[in-house]
Amino acid sequence: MSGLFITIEGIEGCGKSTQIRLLKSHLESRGRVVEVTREPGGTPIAEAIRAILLDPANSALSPTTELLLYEAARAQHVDERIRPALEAGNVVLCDRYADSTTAYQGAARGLPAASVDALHTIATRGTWPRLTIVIDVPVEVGLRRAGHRGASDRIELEPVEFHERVRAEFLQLAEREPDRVKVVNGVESENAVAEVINCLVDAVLEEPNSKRTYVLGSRRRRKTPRGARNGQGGQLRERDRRRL
Ligand code: Z5A
Repeated sequence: MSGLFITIEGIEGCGKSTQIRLLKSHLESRGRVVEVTREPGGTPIAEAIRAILLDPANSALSPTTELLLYEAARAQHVDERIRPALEAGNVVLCDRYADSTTAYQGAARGLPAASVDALHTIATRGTWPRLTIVIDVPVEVGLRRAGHRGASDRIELEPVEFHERVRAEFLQLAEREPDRVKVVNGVESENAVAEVINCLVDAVLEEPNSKRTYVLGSRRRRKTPRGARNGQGGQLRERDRRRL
């Protein structure tokens, strides 16, 4: 594949959509064809799954069902939209991708990392971003920004501790995979954040094509079992094994 796959991650309200808009203009000014998409969603079928996932009325959705639905939406998105765009040589800018599942369903919900990784393998078919930008903001900042939009979706209604676990996992991802995952301070002004992101993206654009598309097999595995840092490792894994 000759395109460039970039994902933007972070807790809700961190400024992903804003930065994707700015990055799209930056890339277009450099003559690139840019396809902007999002997860869950990006195709009619995946958007239908999104509606189920985010509907606050679906409070009975089990963690395992939630995980499978995010991955099902991703599988459709990868096959129908992401891979064809990359094969056409375009830049794909995706608002959230598999790292969100690792952070939300894995770290925050406590589902086992090995199961989440196995589903990533199936859903992505090895289609992995060359660059992932994590826009980092404190949880209270993200929730305050998102709160200005009005009604909350099902995930936004989770308690603050849930969003803290998501944020911590994104930061850990950057430690585990420093070549792919870069953290940007999202508390700065929109333009200041955009400037840092443009530099990161420009550096990748200057690389040879062969470096650009990651496959899952090349990702570094986590060093410590998830949950261990919270002092809950054993309990979580035992409970989650039963869940799955
Ligand atoms: N989810 C999951 O659990 N598992 C998965 O695998 C995937 C997703 C893929 C999708 O929700 C939910 O699904 C998400 C995770 C979960 N839920 N949560 N939490 P979504 O797509 O509807 O929403 P979101 O991804 O969380 O993003 P968002 O809330 O729309 O926010 P954002 O795109 O990061 O932020 P924004 O819209 O660009 O900015 C928010 C506001 O802040 C806006 O008024 C901006 O003008 C302002 N803003 C932006 N940047 C700045 C700066 N730098 N300074 C000041 N103000 C700013």
